[in-house]
Amino acid sequence: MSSDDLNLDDILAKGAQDADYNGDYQAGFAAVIGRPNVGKSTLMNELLGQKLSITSHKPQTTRHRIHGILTTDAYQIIYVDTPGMHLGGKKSINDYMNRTANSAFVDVDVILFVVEAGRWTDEDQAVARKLKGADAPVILLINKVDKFENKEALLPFIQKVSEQLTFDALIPVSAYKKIGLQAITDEVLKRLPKQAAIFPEDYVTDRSTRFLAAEIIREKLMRNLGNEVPYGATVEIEQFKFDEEEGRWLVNGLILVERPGQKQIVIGKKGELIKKIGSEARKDLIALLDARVHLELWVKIKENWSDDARALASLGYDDN
Ligand SMILES: Nc1nc2c(ncn2[C@@H]2O[C@H](COP(=O)(O)OP(=O)(O)O)[C@@H](O)[C@H]2O)c(=O)[nH]1
Ligand SMILES: [Mg+2]
Repeated sequence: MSSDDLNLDDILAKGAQDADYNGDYQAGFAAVIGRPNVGKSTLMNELLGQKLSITSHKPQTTRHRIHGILTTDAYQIIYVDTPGMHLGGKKSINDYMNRTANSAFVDVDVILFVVEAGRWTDEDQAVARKLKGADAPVILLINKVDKFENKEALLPFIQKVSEQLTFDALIPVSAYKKIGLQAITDEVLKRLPKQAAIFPEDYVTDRSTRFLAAEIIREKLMRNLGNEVPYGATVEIEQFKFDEEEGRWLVNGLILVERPGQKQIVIGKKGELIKKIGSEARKDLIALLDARVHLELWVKIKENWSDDARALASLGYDDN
């Protein structure tokens, strides 16, 4: 999953488009930080106007760091979506996700700390504590304000959060209702350095299409499964190529689970669930690749992959 991804160091070394630098252009990184399930990925997708990062109502849907790049004539904002920082969960995969989240706010220009309107938990508290040591300015985004009809009702919550951390700006937002998105861009731009674009202008992410394809399949898995399987499942792309003759993409996805019972659940009665997952994933893959797609999914048992450092690395959980 990682070998064919773009290498940020290579891109930075090339100096991007320094020659064209006009003196006013702004570019930099904005890390999206917070506990699981506050809406970080949904928000990033809305800011980009494009679905890059997978989302679901289950915590820990995002496992990898992913850059979403927004380029205009005046600026390039590179949003860094991260797995939610979480407590509990003692497996190697939990370590991996927390390490990924922790490393994401080093070397960024702005931190967007996302919390959920009306809900402040121990995990938010833990993130707030971490942010005290951060160098970059923190903008607090209170997401899901659509849940509150009356803005006044939010005041006690804002008061409480203000006592827990210091932040540079506070913006009530709703990814669902697209409230506050322009304010986020404005506040980020106030803090973004003047420099040339970091990525070429046609790049929307630092991840390969193959990686995005695996993530799409994993999203459909997360969304279709009950609570017993999602955390024990991952996806590996075995074949990803364009068939010139047929004029379509051939994608083979291998779904790895940890136990025979989980395999049965993913397949479903008479194969119905895996069929549903496949047809939902295919739809998104067609949108991603802008072409016809032939998708085949297999399920295999790989015991203990989520707590085995070597297995994790071979499955692409090695990028921080
Ligand atoms: N009501 C409401 N729900 C939202 C909003 N943004 C995200 N969600 C939901 O919150 C859940 C978690 O979203 P996700 O983006 O995966 O959260 P993440 O774990 O922080 O990346 C999903 O079910 C989203 O649909 C919002 O603005 N309002
Ligand atoms: Mg996420």
